[in-house]
Amino acid sequence: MTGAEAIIRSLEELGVDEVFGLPGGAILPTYDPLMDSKIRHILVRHEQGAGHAAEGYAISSGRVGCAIVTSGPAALNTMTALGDANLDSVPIVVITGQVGASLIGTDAFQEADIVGASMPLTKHSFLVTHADEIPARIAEAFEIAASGRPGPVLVDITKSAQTDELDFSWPPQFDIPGYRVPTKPSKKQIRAAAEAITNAQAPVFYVGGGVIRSNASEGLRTLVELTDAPVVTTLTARGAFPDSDKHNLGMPGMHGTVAAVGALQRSDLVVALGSRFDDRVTGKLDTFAPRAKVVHVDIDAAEISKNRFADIPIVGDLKQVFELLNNEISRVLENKEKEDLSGWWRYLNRLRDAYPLGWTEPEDGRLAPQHVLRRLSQLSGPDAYWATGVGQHQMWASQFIDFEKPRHFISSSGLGTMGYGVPAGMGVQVAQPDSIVWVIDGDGSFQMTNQELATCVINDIPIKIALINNSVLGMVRQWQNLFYNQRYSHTNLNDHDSEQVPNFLKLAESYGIPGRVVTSEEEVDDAIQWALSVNDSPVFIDFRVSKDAMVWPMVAAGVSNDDIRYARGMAPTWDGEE
Ligand SMILES: Cc1ncc(C[n+]2csc(CCOP(=O)(O)OP(=O)(O)O)c2C)c(N)n1
Repeated sequence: MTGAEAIIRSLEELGVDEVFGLPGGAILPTYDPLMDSKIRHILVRHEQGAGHAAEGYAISSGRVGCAIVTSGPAALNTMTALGDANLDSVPIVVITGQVGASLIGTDAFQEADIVGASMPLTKHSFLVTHADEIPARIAEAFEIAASGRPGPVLVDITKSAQTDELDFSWPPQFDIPGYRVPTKPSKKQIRAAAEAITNAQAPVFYVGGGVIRSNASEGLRTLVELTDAPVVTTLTARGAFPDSDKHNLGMPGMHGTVAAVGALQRSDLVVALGSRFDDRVTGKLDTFAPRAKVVHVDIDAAEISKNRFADIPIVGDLKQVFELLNNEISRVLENKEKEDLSGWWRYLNRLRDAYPLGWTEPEDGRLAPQHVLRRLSQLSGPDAYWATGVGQHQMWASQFIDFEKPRHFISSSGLGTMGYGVPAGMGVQVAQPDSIVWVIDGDGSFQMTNQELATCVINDIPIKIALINNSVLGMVRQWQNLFYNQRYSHTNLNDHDSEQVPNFLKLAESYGIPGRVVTSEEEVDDAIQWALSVNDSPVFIDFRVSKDAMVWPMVAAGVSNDDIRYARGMAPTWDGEE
């Protein structure tokens, strides 16, 4: 068969059911056999959308997401998604066409060095110049994307490799020199961690996206039951542990809850579980959790002691680590009284009660975005999936939606990619065809990728869009408000409040998507119920919210977590009674 046929056949053998893509010259040979394949191809409107859709598909399903595009500009258009998937450890494979092997390096039409460009943005990138390499390289790409710490892999295949012939056989033999996935976690370290956890008087489980990636939520639940210790869940980990469980203090970090931030700052033992001490969590690093010893569990040894020294490092898959650690803790607790954490819990509960998430009503008569998010969550229930753009609306989504299950919150965390929401939500809906999928978007983020609405309409992908429309680049404006003397340099998306450009309702309608504009609180529930009742097409709601609404609490960039503010100028009282 031809290399092109081998690409499609390899994807079929790997169990790929859906791919997102857009054809062009250098990938044309592969699009021909794709037409006869059972693989469902979803034709996007921009290649960045194909990449984010593959991410949404992967995060929500736990499978590898796949995108396929042509060379040069098309491949370059996927770079943002590759970088995004790299920072959030999302398993995707992007297949790009490349000019013919003999043309490489000649500045040929639509030639770009995509392997070179993508190398720092991916877990790995391959250039394939011979047809007979195709099955092995594609199999390797899927193996590398999904195994160990997941991540994006790019396979750049020359047009000549696609048109040349090979003898296809499956499974291919492959050996990836230098690529090792950690096997058994160290027993000695597990014992040390169990010892530290059972002796701690103020422990906290700092849960990151790794718990979701390794499907380890059950193990975490058992660990919490055994120890009664508090849990904080980072942006990538929302849903890894149910919000309704009283052990969950919410999200830590820059826009985390006072209780979650306080728990880390005051703890004597931070148990980092698939989390990476990101600057958005630690604040000023040398003032982070100053008293705490650290147990750090991660499948990627490079994360251990990268930002914060780990007293007890454990390299391994969390699912397996939880099993061993929970057994070891049970064993220790057979011979030892549980530490009394009631004083620690009194302290944390005081913080939780004194500083709950809340908001002040806007003075301009517009909607409070937090109210909209809370009602969306309450009316949609715990089975709904949520994809977001980046900005204030993303933080409110994280704060005010109740997450009960892993893989239901799909958000660009590490890279913070505006424009992620619509295409990622589209990918989620393809993977979860019978579920409610909400896209929570900002009017800035939405305008970066909303052309994928056409993809959604044409391919029967009925996402629901809640536009949190404040007519400004809200998060940037918030920083200008707080740190630049309210000088709003270039953050207004509209000159006139009354005439918005674009008219989002008409924009949605031009795609054949029914929509509503909501300006008052009385209309909020009705509009959400209406959107929930529409299942056969995308729906769109333009919620007109106040541009002065702010995301609180906040730890300013580069500042100690101890200096968190829960409202403008309002610092929590860490010690003593209110
Ligand atoms: C691609 C990209 N460009 C710029 C930024 C910087 N940035 C972060 S938040 C933000 C404003 C987002 O505005 P909007 O999508 O309307 O959301 P809001 O904050 O108003 O809720 C900007 C410009 C970014 N994160 N991503």
